[in-house]
Amino acid sequence: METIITDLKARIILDSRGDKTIEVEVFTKKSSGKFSAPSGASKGRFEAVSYPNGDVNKSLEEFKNLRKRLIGHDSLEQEIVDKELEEYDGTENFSKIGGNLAIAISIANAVAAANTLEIPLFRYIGGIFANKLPLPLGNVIGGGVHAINSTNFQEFLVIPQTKSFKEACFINATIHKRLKEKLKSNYPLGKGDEGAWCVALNDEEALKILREVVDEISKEYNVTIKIGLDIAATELYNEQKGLYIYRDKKLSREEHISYIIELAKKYDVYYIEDPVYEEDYEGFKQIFNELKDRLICGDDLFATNYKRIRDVANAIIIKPNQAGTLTRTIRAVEEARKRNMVLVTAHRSGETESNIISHIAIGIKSEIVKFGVVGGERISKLNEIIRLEEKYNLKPIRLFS
Ligand code: 2PG
Ligand code: MG
Repeated sequence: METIITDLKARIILDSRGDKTIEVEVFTKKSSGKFSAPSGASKGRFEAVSYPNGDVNKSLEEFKNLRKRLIGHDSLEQEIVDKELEEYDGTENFSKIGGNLAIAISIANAVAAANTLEIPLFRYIGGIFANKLPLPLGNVIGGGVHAINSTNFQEFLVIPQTKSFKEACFINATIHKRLKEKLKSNYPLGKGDEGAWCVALNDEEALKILREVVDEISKEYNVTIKIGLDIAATELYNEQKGLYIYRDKKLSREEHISYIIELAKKYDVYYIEDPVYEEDYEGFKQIFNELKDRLICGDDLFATNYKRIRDVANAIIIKPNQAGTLTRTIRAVEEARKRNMVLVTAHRSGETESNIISHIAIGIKSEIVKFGVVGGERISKLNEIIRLEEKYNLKPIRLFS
């Protein structure tokens, strides 16, 4: 059969931070597929472990055994391939083989299967109903652990509602450019890990400038553009002290929650990711109850793990490498759908040039993609959707008007 796995290869390649990551190629009788794993800087406690004891070479050692086990399997049987990975690993979080090896094999297998069948990956995953595009949510100011001398919050984001994905990407890029103009004369400017500007402003000052720029561009282009924040609050929280430690202040849990709610209302923030640390379901719920008309999104909280999803948010970050396999990713998607959550498929701060995540995002019918705005490893993902928009005449969903 043409879809049978005949060989697998693994190699170490560079990611956008200059760190080592794993790329896997899966070969079938007729074709092949590859995927390289991204990695996070603000990793959650509940996501798959990237490499055993942080050592990419240990994953490569394990790969030799996995290769032998996987040759001969049918690449179409994604669940069986993923089960092999789980069974060989034997841990909950892929700490034996490394979640990044697991996801590289799992997704490379899906790509190989799709290529063998000569179907684009997004259709292979999503079938005939994968016919809508997401909207791009992109970070234009970056801070937290993605930057130095910057804001406390990790990402200041924008998302326009447009009739085409391409137009939305260029609106985001225009906001990025305009911010540079506004900021550069008053503050030293740098770029964070994902290409967003980093600037030593406090969070409210940054939000205020972003609000001004977004209102300006909204008017000029006559489009609705919303603002978002990824607080990445786990990185701010000190468990021993029970406090959120900002660069300029310390807040109790209650003070932090009130502060986030206040900022969201004052600056009309539509999207808020990880407003509290990754174990605080109660805090999430409190914020969600106050801000029901916006999107409250769980990233580190849910960790793309179906077992962790609860009704304390109305949006979820989908990052396949948090899950470890495509099957586990889809399970999280199904669980989120049961709860009517908006899917936000996302890159990691350390990325490669791979654009496979763009197909996965469309295949699982994400409403939003969070892939950044500029930078080679970011635009490779956006540009792929621009190409698919043109080739298959797809349109973005209407999220707001
Ligand atoms: C996030 C991500 C991506 P990281 O928190 O949403 O922007 O960051 O990959 O560092 O976890
Ligand atoms: Mg996040």
